[in-house]
Amino acid sequence: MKRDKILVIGAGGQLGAELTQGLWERYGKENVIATDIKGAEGVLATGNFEILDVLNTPQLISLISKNKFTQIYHLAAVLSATGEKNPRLAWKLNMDGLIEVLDAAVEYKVEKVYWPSSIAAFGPTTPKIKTPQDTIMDPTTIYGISKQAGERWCEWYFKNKGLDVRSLRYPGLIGYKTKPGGGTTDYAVDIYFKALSDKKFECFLKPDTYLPMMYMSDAVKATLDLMSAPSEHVKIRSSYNIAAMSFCPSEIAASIQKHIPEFEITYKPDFRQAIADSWPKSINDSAARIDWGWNHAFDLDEMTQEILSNLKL
Ligand code: AKB
Repeated sequence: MKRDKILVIGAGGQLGAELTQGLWERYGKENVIATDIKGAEGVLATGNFEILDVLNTPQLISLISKNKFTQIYHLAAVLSATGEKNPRLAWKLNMDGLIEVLDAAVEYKVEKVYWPSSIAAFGPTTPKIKTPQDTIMDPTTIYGISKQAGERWCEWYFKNKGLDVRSLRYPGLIGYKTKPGGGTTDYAVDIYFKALSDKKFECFLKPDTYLPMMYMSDAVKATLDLMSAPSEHVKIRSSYNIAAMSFCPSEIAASIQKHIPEFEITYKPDFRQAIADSWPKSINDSAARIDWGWNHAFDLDEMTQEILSNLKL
């Protein structure tokens, strides 16, 4: 049987670190090269790792031409809140980085490419409840605009260059193994760390701000399942809606209080409130469930239990 050889770009990020470990389990550690602009930290340092700036085209091409990669996971991006502070950087990394990877994948005959989109590709006039797969998309952040445009680039490469590119519109991803980096949904990660260390947390969103969210192990499973689905089952080549749960800050606080009764949450909304208000509250992911069998495992209380018990160890 032919072996897969896999490149992960942006492996040091919140999703990248856990996805790389999922890829090790599924394809063997020796068949995965993890890369990031900064050096390997924690468990990533135990596998194949190289420094890579995806915007450094000669460096990217040299790595891809030396290895016969069958799959590339391109995760390097500036997220929503950081992107609003540095829009030019967000656009450059999120757009040029993607196009460089898609071009290199065509040139070096990489079989499959994965690229993450986000609920940030939707906007204020998108239907907010059970947001459909195909609907109005009017993103207001540079991150969201780059995701919307990226989806179109992915579909264009599929249709015009025959590249097998696959994508998911992630909701807020919640894990405890790496600290988050610059997203609007990241309060739902920080809150667990602060609940354990300080027994209190100041939230930058209002108590009733509902957003679609997903536990990291479900996100990793969704990504690996999509990438191993037979090509003819992957009918959407822009990006699939996927969902697991929706909650607001007061609900995650209540879930934590079941384990830490003295935990207190206070609210001080900032510029991220407007970003959250422009996004869907829940997502209709029936296309992913029908086309390639997506199903989530974790709800809010199960996730809280899992994260708190792991962080306490
Ligand atoms: C962010 O908050 O920017 C990200 C996202 C929803 O894509 N977590």
